[in-house]
Amino acid sequence: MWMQRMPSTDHQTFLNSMNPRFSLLLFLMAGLVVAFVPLPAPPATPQARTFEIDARQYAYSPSELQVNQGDTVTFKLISTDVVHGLYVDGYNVSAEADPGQTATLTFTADKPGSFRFRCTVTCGAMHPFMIGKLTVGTNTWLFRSIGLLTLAIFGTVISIKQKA
Ligand SMILES: [Cu+2]
Repeated sequence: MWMQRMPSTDHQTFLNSMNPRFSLLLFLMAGLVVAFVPLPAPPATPQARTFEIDARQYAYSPSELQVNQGDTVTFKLISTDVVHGLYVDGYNVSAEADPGQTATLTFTADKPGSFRFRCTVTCGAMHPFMIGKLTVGTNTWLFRSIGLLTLAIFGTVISIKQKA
C-alpha cells in the first residue's frame, strides 16, 4: 500500500527523519572543519612591535613573547653579564650582544606557530637551557572555539529532540 508522505514543513520533522548516527557524523565533520580549516588571511592588522629582551646567565627576560602573524618584530637584545646570542628557530635569524651592549634584530613574523629562541654563544654551563618561546599567532582560535561551541549546542539540542 502506498503511503503518501507529508512534505516536511518544520525543522523538527526534518531532524527526526535523520538517522542519529548520520547526524552525529555530520556534526563531527563540521567540528573538524571549524577547528582545522586554515583561514586565508590573518584578521589582525600587521604592526611593528619592539621587544627589549634582557639576556643574562641563563635566561631571557621576558622569555615568552606573543605576536600576530605579519607583524614586523624587532628584538633589542641586551646582554647584562657576558656575551649572549639569540637565534629564532624556524626563522633562522639571529643577533649577538656583547656585555652591556644592545643588538638589534628585525624580521617579519610571516609563519604562524610556536618557535623556540635560543642562545647562540656558549655562555656557561647552563647555556643549552637558555631558551625562550616566540608565539606567532592569530586570533582565529577565538573564532574557532565559538564555532565549536555553537556546534556543540546544536548537537545537544538535536540529540534531545531525537530522544523526545
Ligand atoms: Cu648562552
